Amino acid sequence: MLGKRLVVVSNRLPVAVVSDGQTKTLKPSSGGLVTALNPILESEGGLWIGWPGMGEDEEIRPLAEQYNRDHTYKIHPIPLTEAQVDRFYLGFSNQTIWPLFHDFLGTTHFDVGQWEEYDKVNRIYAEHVAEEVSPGDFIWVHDYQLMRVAYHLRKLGVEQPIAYFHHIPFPAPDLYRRLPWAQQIFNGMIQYDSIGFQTLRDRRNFVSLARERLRKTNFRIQRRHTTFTINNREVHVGNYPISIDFDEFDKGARSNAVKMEMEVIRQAYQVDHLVLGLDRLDYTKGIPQRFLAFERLLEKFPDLQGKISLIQVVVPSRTQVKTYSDLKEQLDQLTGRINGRFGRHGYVPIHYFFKHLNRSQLLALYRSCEIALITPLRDGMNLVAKEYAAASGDHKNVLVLSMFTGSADQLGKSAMLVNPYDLEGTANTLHRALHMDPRERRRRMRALRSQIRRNDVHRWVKWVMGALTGVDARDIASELEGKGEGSYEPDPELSPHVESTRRAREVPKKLL
Ligand code: GDG
Repeated sequence: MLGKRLVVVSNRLPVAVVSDGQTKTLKPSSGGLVTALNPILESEGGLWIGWPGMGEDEEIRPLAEQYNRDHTYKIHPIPLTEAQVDRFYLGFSNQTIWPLFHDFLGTTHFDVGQWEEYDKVNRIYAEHVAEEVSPGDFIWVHDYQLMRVAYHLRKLGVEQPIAYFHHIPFPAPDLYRRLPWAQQIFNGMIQYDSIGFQTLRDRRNFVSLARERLRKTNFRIQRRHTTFTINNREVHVGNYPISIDFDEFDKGARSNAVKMEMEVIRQAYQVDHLVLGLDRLDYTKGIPQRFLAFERLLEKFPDLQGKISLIQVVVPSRTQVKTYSDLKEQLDQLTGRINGRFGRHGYVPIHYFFKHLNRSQLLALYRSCEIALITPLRDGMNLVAKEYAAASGDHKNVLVLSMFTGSADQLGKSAMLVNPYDLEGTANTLHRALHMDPRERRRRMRALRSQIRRNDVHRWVKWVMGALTGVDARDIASELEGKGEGSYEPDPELSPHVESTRRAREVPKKLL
């Protein structure tokens, strides 16, 4: 499909180093990005550059070499020291950018030392990328941990087009401005040739910011993207909602292994209705609010007591950060309190698991739970919502979804939308979902599935790749028109690359 070698750069590799105390091995890791990109790289080959989670260079290298001999696509691990992980990843990425970009200003830390480490580690990533890439490769950098990689790549003389995809929300300019390093991050982002966001809202937020900062620049708005030119280099800003490999989930959910797991679930839970919650441990996912809404349901509709259970799976994540360990404690307490209040012999209202499930267990839960209750307070997209619908081939299930997820933009007409802060409203919606006529369930689930099937992860990749093809075509046009100077003050160290980048850029005709 691509016709070029795809080089993916992300904070984490799709595999993580795990240790049993004596030996270290590589295990597949999970998460939205891996779910989305793994199928593409599995079928196309390519290279994935990132941090494997732990280990020194000399320990990781042989593991990676072994992996590269056995797999379709290669990995290039970047070892990081504990101090780097602490300040770059747990620090600036997850205590500054993550909360601020999810509108949690009160939870955001501003620490200049962490910012400096972020920039340094972005430089390290760029050095590894520069070492690996050839001019014909398609370089695709991912997510908020790596917003400055293109800036450093340009400094290192890498001139080819670079795409960036931002998986989390992009905040409104007023919120973004609180960041003391707002200018540096923005300048870093506009070194990418294509900047992809999940939703139109994110794209608009970024474009409003760009308009503020590049006052004399001409912005051209099209359906999927906005373009602007800086020193004759055209930047594409688009909204390309990430998705899943629909067929893989649809077929996988019908496998025998999944059917066997479903039988285990059927025997384990002797209630009429199962509701599912499934998230990484994160305060953005609205898990406490979900528990409280479920409590309100049992309180308001006492006939449901004994008949309905919530199965909540929480995958451990970032537990070294205090906000996350506090959340874990809050969930333990809430589960205890609600189960203490409504539980009785043979009935547990909330089954709470703090662990990672294997794929068959995950798919079996998707199929067995009649309702998925997905209530993030803010979420870039939320792939669980899409996976749940893709696995619900018998059309009996209902998706209840927070209006503050990117997925709600695409699935909002057929899912039942809720405001997760509104506990009463969420409880009422759950009640309506439980009593929904089977024909309406089928109608909604069919519509959800057809939306996701049409806009699957392969289409997402085409959108992103297509944006860069467009860049090249329009680049020639804007050159002829002599447009493009803005009020942006280029970093003097970067300006030499601009002209040569334009000359070096090949039109990747085969991409679409
Ligand atoms: C970020 C953005 C955006 C979860 N538990 C298990 C498991 N998972 C898999 C799910 C899903 C993925 O993890 C979670 O993806 P989400 O999209 O829901 O959330 P984030 O991890 O926060 O992802 C998000 C995403 O990036 C992609 O752009 O949608 O907004 O925050 O694929 O299936 N997988 C397995 N066992 C589990 O227990 N096997």
